[in-house]
Amino acid sequence: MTGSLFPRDRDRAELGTGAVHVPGWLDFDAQRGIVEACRQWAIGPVPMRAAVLPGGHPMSVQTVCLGWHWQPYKYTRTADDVGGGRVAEVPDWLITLGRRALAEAYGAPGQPGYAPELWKPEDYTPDTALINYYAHGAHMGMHQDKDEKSSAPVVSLSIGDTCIFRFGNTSTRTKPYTDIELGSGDLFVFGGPSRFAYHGVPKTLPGTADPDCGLAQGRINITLRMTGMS
Ligand code: MD3
Ligand code: FE
Repeated sequence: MTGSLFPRDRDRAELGTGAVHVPGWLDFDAQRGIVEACRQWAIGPVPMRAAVLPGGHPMSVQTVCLGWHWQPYKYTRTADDVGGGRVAEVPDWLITLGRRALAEAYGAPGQPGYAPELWKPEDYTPDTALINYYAHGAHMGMHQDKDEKSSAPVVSLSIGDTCIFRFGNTSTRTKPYTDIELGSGDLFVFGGPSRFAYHGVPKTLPGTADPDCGLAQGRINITLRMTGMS
């Protein structure tokens, strides 16, 4: 028998300078631990919610924040659209995981191929994490992440159902773009000239996650960010 219901061994790929996809980076133990942490963060101190866009429509994706609270389109210390409390801090283990992610994507001092011009792992201290939950049918339109005052890379971790991720260009929300699948355990780092590219999630593919990931339904995406705020 070859192949499996839940394929894991796809190849690493660079979609653009500074945009590095590492499939299956997190093992199942790590995925389950992160899912459990997300379950707690989703409860509080500030509960997960669908953020409301300026036109008045709630997003189909639900989000809970760590560090700084995000709502379209700003970061604030208090969650003024969700009761006004302070969100939980970014735990040290998640900051460490972010540094390991950068080392994986861009290399580290002493390694062949190290790309310090993209960002140095030791200089990566994400002060914010956004945890997005995609129930069946949720999606995210093409957008740029430009509410941060820092151009530090964004580290993205996916757990649960596979999604179609659309990676575009820096000047328009339309073509040219590349569609790829992001599966459970995948790492994606967006830095350098890719940091302000348009991107989105047209759809998720229900039932595609290996149950060993710890999430029975839907998709979680965690993005680590440096806001450049103080
Ligand atoms: C490319 N989240 O939270 S993660 C977001 O899967 C967001 O939930 C998507 O877009 C998700 O803003 C995509 C991948 C991602 C994150 C940040 C980026 C891609 C990016 C920043 C610049 C370019
Ligand atoms: Fe984004």
